[in-house]
Amino acid sequence: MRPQTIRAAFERHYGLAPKGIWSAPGRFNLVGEHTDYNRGFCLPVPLDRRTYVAARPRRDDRVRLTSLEVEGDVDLHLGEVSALRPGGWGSYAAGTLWALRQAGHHVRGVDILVGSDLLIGAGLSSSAALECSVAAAMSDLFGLGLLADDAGRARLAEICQTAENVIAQAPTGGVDQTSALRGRSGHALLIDFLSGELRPAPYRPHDDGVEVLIIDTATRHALSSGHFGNRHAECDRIAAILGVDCLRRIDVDHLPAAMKQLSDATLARRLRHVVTENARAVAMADALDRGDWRSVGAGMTAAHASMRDDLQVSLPQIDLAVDTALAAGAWGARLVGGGFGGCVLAVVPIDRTQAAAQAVADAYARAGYASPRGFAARAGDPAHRDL
Ligand code: GAF
Repeated sequence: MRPQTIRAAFERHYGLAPKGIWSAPGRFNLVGEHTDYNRGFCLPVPLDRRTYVAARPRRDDRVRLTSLEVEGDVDLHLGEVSALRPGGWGSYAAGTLWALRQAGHHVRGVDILVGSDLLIGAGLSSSAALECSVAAAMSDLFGLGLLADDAGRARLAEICQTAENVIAQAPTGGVDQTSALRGRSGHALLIDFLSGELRPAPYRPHDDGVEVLIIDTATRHALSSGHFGNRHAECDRIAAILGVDCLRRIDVDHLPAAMKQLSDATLARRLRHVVTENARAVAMADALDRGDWRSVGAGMTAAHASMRDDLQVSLPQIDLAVDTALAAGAWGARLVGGGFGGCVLAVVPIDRTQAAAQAVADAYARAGYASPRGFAARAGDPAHRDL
């Protein structure tokens, strides 16, 4: 997708030129799933695929939204935005305007056209890319200046998360918005959701002779569906039973004792996922610093087992892609994102990339699943103005 395409589409749709084009990346999380809302660690990389927004401010409070990919134009007044209103994809965009206002920023109505080369609902953070591209546009259009430095971007990330939690009603944490707005080009970002610290780690798989593949399994999820919220609620219940304000307070040394305190075996497994996932995220950031992709891969495979067995958010299609990639020579593979569908991330020696992708395609054909599609996971840039 090219910014010029979005500009031309805006002019065709609204009959006027936009004031500018802004974009924000999707992300792939090397590890650290379902840890953000437990104030743990995550290790996302901004993806080189983005969502673009062409926008033009209005004199009134009307908000008009249209998308090149998704049906259902939106036309409402800013004052009408509320939980699940306008609903669908419009909630993420209009919700961001609403959340900016809630945070005390002066924003008015706007005409917006959205275009994206991100897969939607595939665990690559399409929702946050939409929120963050809208937020970037609003910051510039209404003179908020929040893109200028990391502190402003942190404020925008919180605002976008509020839009997702309150207006789209998806009880997510903040990893996706933090990556889209505060990620560093060419780096993974170790995010500590307890201290707020960010630590960039170099993302250079080719230096170590590996490719990171994203395999789209063609299964899809919605974070506002009950499954995601159910895991979040379970974690809150565990924290209440253990008497801690967040699960980050439990580390690997205290895990066995904490698990014994939980009479419910399912809750004990959920806790084990979160605690071990935090440890994996820190260890994998260290491995990236050393350029040690064998360790990164091993951490990913362990993370997948934890997502499959302890958090229980995988699907048979996803497990098949992971197992097949590993059998075909991948150094590591796992489900990426919130789960219940989406993409698999695999670390594969460059000379085995084609063979691994083909092996997964063959296995899917034998199982009667829709054909998976693979592409290289390249690092992109955080949210910015394009034109
Ligand atoms: C989704 C959510 F939006 C994130 O906040 C995070 O919890 C992730 O799933 C799982 O790690 O992307």
